[in-house]
Amino acid sequence: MVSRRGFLAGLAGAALIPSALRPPAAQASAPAAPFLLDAGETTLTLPGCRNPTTLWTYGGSWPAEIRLKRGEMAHLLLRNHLKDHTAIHWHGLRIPNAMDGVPYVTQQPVKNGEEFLYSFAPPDPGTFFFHPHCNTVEALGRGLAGAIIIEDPREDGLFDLDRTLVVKDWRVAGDGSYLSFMTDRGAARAGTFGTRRSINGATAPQIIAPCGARVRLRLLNVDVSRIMTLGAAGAEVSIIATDGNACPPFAITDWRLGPAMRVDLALVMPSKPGAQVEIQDTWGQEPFPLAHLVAEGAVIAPDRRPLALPKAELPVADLKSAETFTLSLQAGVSDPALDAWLKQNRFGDDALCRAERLFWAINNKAWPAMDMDKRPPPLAELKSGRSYVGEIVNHTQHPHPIHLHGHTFQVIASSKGPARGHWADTVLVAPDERVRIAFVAGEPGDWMLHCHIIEHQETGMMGYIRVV
Ligand SMILES: [Cu+2]
Repeated sequence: MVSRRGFLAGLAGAALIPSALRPPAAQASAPAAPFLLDAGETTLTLPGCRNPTTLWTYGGSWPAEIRLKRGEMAHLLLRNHLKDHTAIHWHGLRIPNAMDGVPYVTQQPVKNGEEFLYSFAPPDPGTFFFHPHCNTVEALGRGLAGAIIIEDPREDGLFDLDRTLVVKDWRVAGDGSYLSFMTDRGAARAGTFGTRRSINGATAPQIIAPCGARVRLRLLNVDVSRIMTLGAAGAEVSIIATDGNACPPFAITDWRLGPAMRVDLALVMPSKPGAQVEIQDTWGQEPFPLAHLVAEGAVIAPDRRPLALPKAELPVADLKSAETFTLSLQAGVSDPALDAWLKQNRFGDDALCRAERLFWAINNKAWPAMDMDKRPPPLAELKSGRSYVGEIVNHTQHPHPIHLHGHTFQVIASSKGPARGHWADTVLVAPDERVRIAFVAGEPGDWMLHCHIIEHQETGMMGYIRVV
């Protein structure tokens, strides 16, 4: 085992390599060099803007993308060049609690000039992302997020083309300057929406693909408030993974993609050169293009295998023995005891990590201050290795994408219709809907559970599940 000091000392030469996100070194004898994640500022001219906007990025480009191998230990070194403190949460990865990146809960914040080494072996293949977990409305608003792809040799050769599409809106004016990231009106309702849409920081990309090619598109919604419905024109497009986890393929038109949710899409390119395929968000009056694909060249020999991924290998809950707990999503806070508690504890020391307003709650508990000593009790206490069913009930007038850290669950029932039984780490719960999720409690620790409409998270709709 190499000490951290020795490990970091060994990086000096490697750091000369210009690529900001360097893959681990190949030598088997030395520990893999870490990916360098330099949180800092960079400029980018966003769609529809006259001037560049200053973004917060990992490694100076937007969006960052890291590719790791399933089951292989990886090291990722966060170096904070931002004036504010930060940390990295690895959304959807089932990794140890100490690596979960929640300031004051799983680690201390990483201040300006400091660094933090994340080390883990990602257990599941798929499409995930990473972002900070404090002052998140502003940090995500300025772009601090990246895609993390976990590759699995079982998927080798299934597709001819594999592309990532990161969808995010920006709250900027035409001159590139930021508008306020959040308004009370938005935070108390469906969210404060961006003014400029983007895919990979630009307008819908044009992707050239050989005629007949099997294409995989990894679509990530890293926006803080936008919910999309998906569609396509020019080819049959299916969803082959939800939140990174393989599923039996189903039509792209049958899905709503809330904040933090991901889908992997699969299609075969048309055989006629010049033919186009468009991936769309069909939520608005007019379909909004997310990607244009153009068929080119000679036809790749048809591959008759189904467009699907190998089955997800995740712990399946035993529903016969599972205990049930309830999570009530609520607007406002009505519990007098909690009101009293809030009055005492509302103002933590760290202005970046505390709520200024409270509009939302879970089980009558709001998350007002991320301070180790001032946390509300857990929403549920579970035993590691046991099966559980969580019943999430939305008592509000707005949809909420609810995310549980460190676990991948199955959505087994919905009051609005048949459940797909798909694997997820974030489930979109509609107004008045009652959803049941099933999972096996993972590693011991406090695992955050919150709405991923980030304004809802930061104005009360957050708590944690304790696994013992
Ligand atoms: Cu919400």
